[in-house]
Amino acid sequence: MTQRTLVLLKPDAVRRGLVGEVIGRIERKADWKIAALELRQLDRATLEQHYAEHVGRPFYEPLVEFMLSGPVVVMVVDGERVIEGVRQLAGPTDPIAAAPGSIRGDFGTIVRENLIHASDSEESAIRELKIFFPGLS
Ligand code: YYY
Ligand code: MG
Repeated sequence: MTQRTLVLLKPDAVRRGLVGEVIGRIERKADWKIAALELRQLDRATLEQHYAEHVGRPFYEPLVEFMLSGPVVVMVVDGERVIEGVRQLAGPTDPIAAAPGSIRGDFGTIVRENLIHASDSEESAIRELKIFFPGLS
């Protein structure tokens, strides 16, 4: 089942020089292909749309500030079961709970700075891809 997902490498991943490491893990999965990739400084309006489900939560405002704190890598990845697959590579939200071997488990410690975003369902992927790549067919 070929799918398309949105992946963000968050400002901590860019600042810490982990872009190559994380993209490498995605690239090495069989038959997955990067369909778009860009280093981009996000704005508040984009993040408000992206994180709409979290508005009002205590972590929301610090999360938005963190995501504005530097450029992110925005990318589109296509491939076999890629939505679930990138979530598996990333690991759970809390990097301390994430198993070693996962991106968050290998490189993260605090929840906010957990290196990577990946769409969590087909519905989320469609919604998020429209926000970040409105022109992509
Ligand atoms: O999808 P995922 O990124 O794994 O987690 P979400 O529950 O959607 O939260 C989005 C984002 O918010 C998370 O990656 C870090 C941040 N966050 C936080 O700073 N503190 C929390 N208690 C929960 C989430
Ligand atoms: Mg999420």
